Amino acid sequence: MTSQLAALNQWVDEVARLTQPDRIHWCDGSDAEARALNALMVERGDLIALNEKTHPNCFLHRSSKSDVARVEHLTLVCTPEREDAGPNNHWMAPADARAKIDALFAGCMRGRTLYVVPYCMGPIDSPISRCGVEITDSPYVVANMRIMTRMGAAALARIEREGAFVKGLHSTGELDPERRFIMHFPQELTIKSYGSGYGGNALLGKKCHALRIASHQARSEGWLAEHMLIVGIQNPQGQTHYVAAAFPSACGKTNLAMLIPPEGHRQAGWKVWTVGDDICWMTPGADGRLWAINPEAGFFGVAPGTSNKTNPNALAMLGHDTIFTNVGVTADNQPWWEGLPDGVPVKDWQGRDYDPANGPAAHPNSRFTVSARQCPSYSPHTEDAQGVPISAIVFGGRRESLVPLVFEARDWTHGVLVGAAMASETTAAATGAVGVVRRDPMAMKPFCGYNYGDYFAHWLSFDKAGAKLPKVFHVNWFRKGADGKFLWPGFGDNLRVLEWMLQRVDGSAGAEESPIGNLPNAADLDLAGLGLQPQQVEELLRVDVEGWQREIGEIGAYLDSYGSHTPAALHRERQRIADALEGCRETA
Ligand code: OXD
Ligand code: MN
Repeated sequence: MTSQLAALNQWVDEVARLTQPDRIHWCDGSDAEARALNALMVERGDLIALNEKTHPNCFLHRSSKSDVARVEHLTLVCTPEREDAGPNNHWMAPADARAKIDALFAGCMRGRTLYVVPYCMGPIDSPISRCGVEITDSPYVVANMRIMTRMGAAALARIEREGAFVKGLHSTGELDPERRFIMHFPQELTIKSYGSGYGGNALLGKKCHALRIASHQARSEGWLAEHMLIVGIQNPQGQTHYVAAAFPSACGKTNLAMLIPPEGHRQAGWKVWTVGDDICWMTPGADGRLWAINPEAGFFGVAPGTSNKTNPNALAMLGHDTIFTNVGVTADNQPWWEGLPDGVPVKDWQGRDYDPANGPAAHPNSRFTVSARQCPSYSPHTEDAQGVPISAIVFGGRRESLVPLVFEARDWTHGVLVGAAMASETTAAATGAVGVVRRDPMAMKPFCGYNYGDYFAHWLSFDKAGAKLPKVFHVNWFRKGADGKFLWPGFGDNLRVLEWMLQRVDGSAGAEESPIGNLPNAADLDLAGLGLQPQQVEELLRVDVEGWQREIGEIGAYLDSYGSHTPAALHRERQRIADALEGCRETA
């Protein structure tokens, strides 16, 4: 296929001169191309075909064992000034970065095929969508990009029409952790990634383009690129409200995006529609509301823990046309991971005979790549060119104590502070100490492509005349009682909390004001059938004034770490809460 677009052809030529591939293949995204690539990868051993009867057209990929996750310490934002990248990013001067990584790319595709992958992030006809082209030498990356984005001829046609696209250059190189970098050049709309084949490092449309580069673009163009799921909640009256929600990893984002209502709610007519599970681009509409698209077309989800109990919708979509990465397999060649109640693994994720002494059968970060259309709760509005209107934004974290089940921010400025103060306790899944509180504003710590202080200011800038902004809430599904057990059942029952939020949006539910925000009274939540003790509910909704005074002090120190970039309005808002907490203590 040839392109009329001179800039694209010229860039492909330049890259080919640098990397010296044996062949160049322009991807059209067709079924025939996908079949041929899969066959090639099976032949080369990059993919293993799974049980054709139980999992038609499903494949297993085993990655190099030192290449199983995003590498934040090797991920750089290369802006001309270090301060523009901010203390939240690793930084290198663009010229130094380019020299370093281009030396790695020199000749790296000898003996390989260079694939040109045009893609569109978002519905192909949406004005909110943006295009990119990834050049890669990995057919596994091509196969994943085909599921995760609108890839191929239609994207190329849009690029030819618009002339603008993000350039992403990727090579698996030698898969050597010592020769690995993921570099972003936001001023040039360019990404360069070398030495990894893992999703977040190699599928450049996802975190690199749709979050780091897009957040940068969004700042200058007046929109938001966020690490959020998008879910539609349909009430028994048939109205659907869309909610965008940001959580750090291991807080159940994919589960919330695909929630199954509790039995009573289901019978009453509640329905849940999945628009996205990871990334959300929001832009103000002519009506003043924020309208959102999911820039992705698939899910790149964590397999372990996914079961009929935790996420039946996810399990249902994984029965065909799915790529599994680093899971175990059963004797009859079905994919297997920890958390599945049935099946016995015979091979682990490295292809060794399964032996529990070697650790889990599936790598804890093993993944499935699957088209969003295969999800039973897939929303038909996912493809709407104008996006879906967002009624509520939810921030959340994993906190054993202190943070109540839910509270509502008083206004947008308070909501931005709530997002900026987001924090989560580390789990055993991550390296380092367990239970340590880490700040992760808007769940964007690894993904915000510029200085966090400037990012908070950008969020505040949406509050202008005529804006009809969503209400902002904070949730914590993970509060524990004195006995160390979770106080809240979570999963499908989280709909009860969303129900209260949406009643707040409609103005039909009550709330109690507190210094940290508005909380439901026990009677404002539908807790029917849960069997919670009144003390449990009281504990879930309690504001511990002294604990919050400590927290608000820590939030102050955190905001200070962005120096003069932190907007004064956030400091003022924080002070207002500190004063209100002090007032509470005095009157108590
Ligand atoms: C992801 C992540 O893979 O946030 O979505 O790490
Ligand atoms: Mn994510």
